[in-house]
Amino acid sequence: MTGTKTDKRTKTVPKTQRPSLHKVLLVNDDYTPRDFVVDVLKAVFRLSVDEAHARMMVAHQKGVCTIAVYTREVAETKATEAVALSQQAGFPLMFTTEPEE
Ligand code: TYC
Repeated sequence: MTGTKTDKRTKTVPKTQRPSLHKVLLVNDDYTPRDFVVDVLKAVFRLSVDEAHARMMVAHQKGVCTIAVYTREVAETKATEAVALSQQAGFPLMFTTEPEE
């Protein structure tokens, strides 16, 4: 046998793009009742009453609390839904989103 066989097949390196994740943040204010915050967290983010209460207290005491992490579109939809519920009820409760590091 002569020569060396070289494998000319090219390897395809898959470039898997992970969707960028975004946090939903709950922002404290002086007007929204605590029970209403808990209700919104349960309804929109599917938190248990205990978890919702704990997150509400963190926002109340520290000014802000991360509620959940989703793909950007889901995070924005949930934040918009939560703010809409609050506005409908006449409260200034605010949720924001930001990219996760
Ligand atoms: N600070 C509000 C109050 O004392 C309750 C509250 C908690 C509002 C968390 C918003 O993100 C919030 N009634």
